[in-house]
Amino acid sequence: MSTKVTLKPLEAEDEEEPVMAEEDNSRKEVDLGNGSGVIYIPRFLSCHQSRDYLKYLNDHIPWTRPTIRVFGRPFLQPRETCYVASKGLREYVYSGYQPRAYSWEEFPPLMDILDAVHKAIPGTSFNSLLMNRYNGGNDYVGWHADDEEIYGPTPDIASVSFGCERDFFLKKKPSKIFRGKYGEDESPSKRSKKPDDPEKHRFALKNGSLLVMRGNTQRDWLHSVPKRAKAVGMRINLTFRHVL
Ligand SMILES: O=C(O)CCC(=O)C(=O)O
Repeated sequence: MSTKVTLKPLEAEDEEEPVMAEEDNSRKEVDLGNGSGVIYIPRFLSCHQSRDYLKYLNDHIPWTRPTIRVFGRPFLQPRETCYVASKGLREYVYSGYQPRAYSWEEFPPLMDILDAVHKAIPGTSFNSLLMNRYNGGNDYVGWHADDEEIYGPTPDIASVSFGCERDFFLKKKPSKIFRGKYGEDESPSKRSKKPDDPEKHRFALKNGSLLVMRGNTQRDWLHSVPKRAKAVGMRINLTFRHVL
């Protein structure tokens, strides 16, 4: 089933309440305008599957918390990570860090999830996967776009979430960005308080959900998973991309 929903722009003070509170199996398509859009499937995987995958990923993935560079200064990445890629792809480097590329065969359940994503979003053929583990509310990813040249001008980026529900924000790119790739320099107090805050949307990413950013979304929008002051549990995110 496909449902078109239009999300209202968020004000800064709205940030505590998720916009998308519906609990159903449907697929929602959000038109962000100018060729940008998001597909959200809250129950992409069943509760059982999600619980089993979460345990597998937590126990078997060789998580690492790398030191990246922001404005030339070393910075401990505020989440753990691991990278998987098909053989022969161009190297992936972000914020001065080049993750080791593991193979899909080392983690067979990842290939099953990849198959399920390909079936859900016909026409996609992802060949790389960046995984993130957020060990609590202090772990986050700052404002950024996956707009590297290796993904082409209009990439599909598919994101599967497990574990603790976290907010995922999208906001229009400002005309100039003076930040590191992942905005790690930006403290929560500086976020979203400016009077000229651009258009912004929020998704509460549920355990077992799939969110896909399409078209011009990486060109025109930034996304983030901000810190949470309240104690929250562990969350694992798989972000599938196609390297050209
Ligand atoms: O954890 C998420 O949902 C987003 C991760 C992300 O934006 C990234 O890895 O580039």
